[in-house]
Amino acid sequence: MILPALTEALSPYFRPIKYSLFPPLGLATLAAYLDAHDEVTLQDEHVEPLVLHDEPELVVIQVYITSARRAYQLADHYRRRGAYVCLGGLHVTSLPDEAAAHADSLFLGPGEDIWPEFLKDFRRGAPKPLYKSKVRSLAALPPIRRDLIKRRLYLVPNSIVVSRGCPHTCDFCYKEAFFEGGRGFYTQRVDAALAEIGRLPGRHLYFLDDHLFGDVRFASALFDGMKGMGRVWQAAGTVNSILKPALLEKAVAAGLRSLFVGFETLNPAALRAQHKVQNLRRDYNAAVRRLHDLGVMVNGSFVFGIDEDDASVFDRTVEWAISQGVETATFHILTPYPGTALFTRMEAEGRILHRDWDLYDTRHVVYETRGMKAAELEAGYWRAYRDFYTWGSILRGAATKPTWRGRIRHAAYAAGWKKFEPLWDFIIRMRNASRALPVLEAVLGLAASEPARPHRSEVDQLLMSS
Ligand code: B12
Ligand code: SF4
Repeated sequence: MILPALTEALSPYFRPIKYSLFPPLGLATLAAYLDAHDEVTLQDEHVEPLVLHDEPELVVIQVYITSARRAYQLADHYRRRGAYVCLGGLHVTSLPDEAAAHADSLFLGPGEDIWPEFLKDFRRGAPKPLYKSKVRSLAALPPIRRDLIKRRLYLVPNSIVVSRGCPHTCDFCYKEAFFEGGRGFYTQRVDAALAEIGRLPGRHLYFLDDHLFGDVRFASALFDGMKGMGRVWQAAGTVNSILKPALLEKAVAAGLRSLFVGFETLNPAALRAQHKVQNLRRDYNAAVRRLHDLGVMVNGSFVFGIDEDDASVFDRTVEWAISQGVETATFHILTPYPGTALFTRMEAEGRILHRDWDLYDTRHVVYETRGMKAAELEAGYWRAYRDFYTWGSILRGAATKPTWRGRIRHAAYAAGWKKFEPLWDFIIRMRNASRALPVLEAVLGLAASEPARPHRSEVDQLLMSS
């Protein structure tokens, strides 16, 4: 089973830490359906050179858009060696005709129904060329084959997903295309999710669910069950789920210490254009404040280049994030992934510039822009990263925190990601990324012991009213 890497992750000169964060959870999930006597190896090209001179009977490759070219190369290589090659994942689901030339069997959508079906067919010598997922359920999910994961190669070996998909339908998201033909959002049973958490060693967890708070009943029961487990964890959630009462408090009591939040844009017209309606009329400042008051750090996600954006978007966004004390920010250039509503619209308008999937990495402009020139958009994107992560900005963001502990935590977390890249590179080369995990846990722990305090403006109001 192979997770191919995109070119950047293979650079002999420099390895960003983000490619050594998480193990290949999707493949380890599929491996769980194999029989006990099946011999299997799991190779992740992001963290190790692939062994390509072996002669497996069956090769499974997970294909993301940015690694599609590499995936097809590997598939062709193994087919020449006589292996039976299966391709699946997001990109294959979006463009099956493209992938078909490189595979013996193609898998569209999530694998939990079609993968065991294929295994049965394969064992009796009658595999089909195409499997299309229809039955969406995690009820019979066997325990993930975490024994196949080389834990020491990852900073965050304990990644976990307890749901699939998302209840929302934003135009630029992979989600609608991938889950077409069945349910687009469903969860594990709470007891099964808790059992999976219980199997993970150590303290730290990272939930990779698109929207962990998406099903309130499920999330509430999950957080109740996690209370007292002594975990510290990170996850992703939407602005409106943060603003709702009660659930966030439960998450924090269960160990939530940092949240990835899809703000995407501060411009309501741009939100409307992308059908990100759940963010409309939400008070972003209040969402950040609520998280900070509960001791949760914020990783804000932002998209540049929506037609409604002009060249002022970069400075405005960066300034807002710094002024709100957002600890880390992830910026993206709008990228129309095949299969999404955004891609369909842009293609109909003749605005897709090329199909070089390597460049669909959210760092390159791949469509004809409207509100600014492509060069301006790319330059602005890089400038936003630079400006957000200068020492001056980090310290300014940290200064918004009311206590010294909070300021130190902010500076340590933000600088940790972006200011020590040569150190990360060194750690990765030593093939021991997991060694840095206690540092991450310690910084997250600082967040834990941060007492909830009134925000500055509330302090000001109190002073004024007295
Ligand atoms: C974790 C993650 C990462 C991690 C690590 C990825 C990893 N180790 O797998 C890191 C940080 C490295 C990363 C990087 C990037 N990512 Co990313 N990432 C994710 C995230 C949040 C979770 C993936 C995950 O683990 N899912 C849980 C597992 C259980 O599901 P799964 O992997 O999809 O596997 C299931 C099915 O796909 C299927 N399946 C998969 N392969 C096969 C094969 C066969 C034969 C079969 C039968 C079934 C099958 O069965 C599995 C079980 O159901 C997703 C969002 C998402 N929800 O998928 C984005 C996502 C995959 N990333 C995305 C992108 C764009 C990127 C980047 C380009 C971003 C950037 N600007 O740098 C880079 C480059 C990725 C690359 N290497 O090419 C996009 C991909 C779009 C696309 N069409 O491919 C997503 C969907 C985010 C988004 N909303 O746009 N990413
Ligand atoms: S809220 Fe996030 S995961 Fe859900 S559809 Fe929108 S972009 Fe995708």
